[in-house]
Amino acid sequence: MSTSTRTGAGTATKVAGFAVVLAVVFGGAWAAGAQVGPIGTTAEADNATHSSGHSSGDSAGADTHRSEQPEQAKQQEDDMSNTATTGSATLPGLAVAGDGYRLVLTDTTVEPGIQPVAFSIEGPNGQPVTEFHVEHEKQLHLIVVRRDHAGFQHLHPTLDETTGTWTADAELTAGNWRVFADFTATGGPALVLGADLLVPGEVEAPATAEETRSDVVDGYTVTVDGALAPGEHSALTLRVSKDGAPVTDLQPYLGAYGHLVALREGDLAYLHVHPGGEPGDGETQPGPEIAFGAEVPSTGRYHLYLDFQHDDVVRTAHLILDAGRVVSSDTEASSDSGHGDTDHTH
Ligand SMILES: [Cu+2]
Repeated sequence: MSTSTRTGAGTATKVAGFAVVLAVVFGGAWAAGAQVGPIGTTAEADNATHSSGHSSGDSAGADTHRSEQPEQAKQQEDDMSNTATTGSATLPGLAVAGDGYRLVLTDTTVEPGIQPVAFSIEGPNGQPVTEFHVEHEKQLHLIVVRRDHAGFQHLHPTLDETTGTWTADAELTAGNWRVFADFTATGGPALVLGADLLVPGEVEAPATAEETRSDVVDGYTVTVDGALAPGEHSALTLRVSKDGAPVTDLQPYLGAYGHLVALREGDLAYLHVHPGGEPGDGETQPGPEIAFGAEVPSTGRYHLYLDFQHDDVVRTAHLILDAGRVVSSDTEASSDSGHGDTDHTH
């Protein structure tokens, strides 16, 4: 593997692959892109994959999702430089550096397959950080997501404390990937830094995504109730069932019955989503419902990735919600406060 820290394109073949991928992936982004496809499992001990066919019975009807594609694409272009540290980078995950810390990928091009992704977090003194706070039972949470949402993994890399290098095996398919490190260095603020990772090869044209309120993964059905209202606290309730029966014995995973990562489509702004309770607090039940509170910064489409554990396996469901859009002619969803039981069927 190349040890170059910037382009990593050491051969003519790689250069050609780079050009092809960029062309295809950018095309997908403009086409309002994207998702559907296998989502990797997130359990380190479980290398099996599952595909999560979005059997979206949740047809969005005649709605045509007018969105801010030009603006989103512009943000994405800005962001693709991997150098933004200010401006729109006030949202977590948009910048590669912030508050003196920088995410440095060892290789910015990685071949497809199950591959080690290595990186370090450089501190204000320019040296790799080796001491981190534990959050949700881990010192650092690593999210790798394909920009067209055709792949997602939540990983927990291993730190070499002598060099400050983190490494995790990721399952990568050809495409443009975004890598997020979610961490708190000792003595520093909580940060989410993002960097781009290229996996060369031919990329299939992504299917057009619709709002998706139900996903099936490994026989588990996950649905979401609630609405995202820009700039407001929005309550979301996720429900897990299997074979038609509610799952009432979810297992705690990293201190919660579910972990939710929300990414804004287009620029992949990373949102913190807070669980509504925790195992052992005397109130929070182990399913079938998992409550979250989210606040999205704008209208637009948001991809929600729920990690949940049952029968000792962590699985990931992928749901898609549109924030603040008009649902139909007689209902103004944009005025919803989003507290749970609004009817959003079409
Ligand atoms: Cu994590």
